[in-house]
Amino acid sequence: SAEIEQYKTKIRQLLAEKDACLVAHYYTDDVIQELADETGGCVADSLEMARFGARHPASTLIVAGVRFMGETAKILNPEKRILMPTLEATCSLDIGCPADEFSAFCDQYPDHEVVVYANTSAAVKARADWVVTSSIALQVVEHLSDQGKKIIWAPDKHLGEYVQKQTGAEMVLWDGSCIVHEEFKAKGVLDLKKVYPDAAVLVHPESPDAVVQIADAVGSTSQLIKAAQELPNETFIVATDRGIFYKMQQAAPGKRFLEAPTGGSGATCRSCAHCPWMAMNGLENVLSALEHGTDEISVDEALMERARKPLQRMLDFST
Ligand code: CIZ
Ligand code: SF4
Repeated sequence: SAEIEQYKTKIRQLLAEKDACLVAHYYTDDVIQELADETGGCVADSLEMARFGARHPASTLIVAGVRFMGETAKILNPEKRILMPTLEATCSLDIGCPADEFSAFCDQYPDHEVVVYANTSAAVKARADWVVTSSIALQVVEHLSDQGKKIIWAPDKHLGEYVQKQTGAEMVLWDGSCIVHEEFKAKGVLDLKKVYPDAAVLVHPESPDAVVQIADAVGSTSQLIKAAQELPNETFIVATDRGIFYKMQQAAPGKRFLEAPTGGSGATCRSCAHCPWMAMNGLENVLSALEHGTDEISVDEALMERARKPLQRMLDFST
């Protein structure tokens, strides 16, 4: 619409004027992903967002996603100004893993290596030996397990269970979950498969084990997009945030993507297949961040120093 175009025009202008770049996650709304693509920014998973932000020369990054992604950008680029459309965009995994409780949990297992998912606060990362995203969790844990290390895993218990089954590593798991992925139901997926018998099932491992069990491909967002491209199927049932359909359709044009069924329905389901925090990113608040410099990420210096080590270890491991 004309209004959307007006916003986009203003944002494009300001990005150039303010030496800024828009970095968006796959789960944000289509209009944000489109804008990031059109303005030479990037649309990616959290690992790629971090890598892109670190190598891009812009002095300001607008991170459209959730708060831990902005914090990660700041920790890796302390000299850059990191703005978010809204600092209120958080994550149930982050909320469910307060740093003080997590630190006390770690103290119970002093001989364990501490591996935390990227979806955590800077303070939790600062307590960790490793940060991982779902695209490299298996490789890192395998690497540690091969060295005979025992592992503390936090915060997502479903991803932890998946990693543990795949690698056979000795792991203790923090009890956290993603409110979006936790809702996918194996029975619903199987019922939908009866209607579309040729459909392949793509599952993000933040989903419950019963859903992972019936998947044709399990992986991070980038890995699922690749699977949609590479598998011969024409139809896919997708158990992850539906924001991913934007890039899946680009990657595999002509294919059909269906949302995996969730437990709730209609008005009773507030987060079915779309993260309510990702949905807080819109053109209006992207514009106001650029205009007014609002919602800037700041992280305590000492905390940044400590959180950078396990993050950098992840980036070094994966390149
Ligand atoms: O569920 C999330 O927030 C994901 C998949 C983040 C990421 O690593 O891209
Ligand atoms: Fe967190 Fe889940 Fe939202 Fe990702 S989709 S940001 S894991 S609540």
